[in-house]
Amino acid sequence: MQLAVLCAAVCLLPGGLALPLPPQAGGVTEPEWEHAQNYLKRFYPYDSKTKNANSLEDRLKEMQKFFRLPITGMLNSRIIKIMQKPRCGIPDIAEYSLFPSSPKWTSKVVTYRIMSYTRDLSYFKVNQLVAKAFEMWSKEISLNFKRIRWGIADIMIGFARGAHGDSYPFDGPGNILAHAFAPGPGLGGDAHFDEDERWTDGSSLGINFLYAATHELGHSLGLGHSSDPNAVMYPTYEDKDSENFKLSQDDIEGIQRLYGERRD
Ligand code: SRS
Ligand code: CA
Ligand code: ZN
Ligand code: ZN
Repeated sequence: MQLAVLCAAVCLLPGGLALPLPPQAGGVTEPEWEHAQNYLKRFYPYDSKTKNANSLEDRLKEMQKFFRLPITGMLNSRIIKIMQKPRCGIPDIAEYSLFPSSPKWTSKVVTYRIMSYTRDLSYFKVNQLVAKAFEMWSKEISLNFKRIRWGIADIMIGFARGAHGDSYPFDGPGNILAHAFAPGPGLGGDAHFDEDERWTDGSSLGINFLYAATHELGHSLGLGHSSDPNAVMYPTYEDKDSENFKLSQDDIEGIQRLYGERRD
């Protein structure tokens, strides 16, 4: 089963592949360097083509390739900024991605079930926002979503903290906010949200649940990440204005590539 992120496999990688610490004159501090290494381990654990484990330098090159930056394998303040303040200074290159072998749902109706809730929002709100997140996608494609309350749904949705029964334990407040599995049987399509985050409907401080749900459901439908900072499928979260939030053209092109345009 393919997890929507490239984060977990890294735990299995051998150590000792540290990036050369750049000279202080290069403007990269040691904490930034450490953060950069953790970021690369989580998001670029292996070569996207060969699927082999990579050195950190190669992972950095992968990241530079993804963001269309000069492929130097060296840290600099520009790439550090992308890692820390994700939407700053990134070239506006629209590009969605699909998972290898492009898994997708083949039935016209895909079912979902909300298995567990967060303490931060009412049941009503979570139900409403999940439905809204599905609508964001379904209005662009010829696929319908139906909520079921019992039994096994294609997409099982829930909140959990720490280890929660798959091989991808959550990591406490911050860092990874959620994850989802690409379409398929069993865990396929399922979306999990870290209960150690503070979830919000946009009316208070915290992580905008509608945004995160729309991102995760994009993975559940078969989308990988986009290098377009305006895309919902961009890999990092920024505070979102829930009122004005909508899919970008890049998200729409990506999802329509898989499922075609809605015709009714
Ligand atoms: S996923 N579905 N692609 C998860 C994605 C997510 O959680 N991305 C991280 C993120 O933006 N976290 C915000 C808080 C930490 C900020 C510090 C820098 N940083 C879902 C989301 C797009 C809705 C990515 C991330 C950003 C990150 C990290 C991860 C530091 C680890 C460590 C699997
Ligand atoms: Ca977390
Ligand atoms: Zn999980
Ligand atoms: Zn993601």
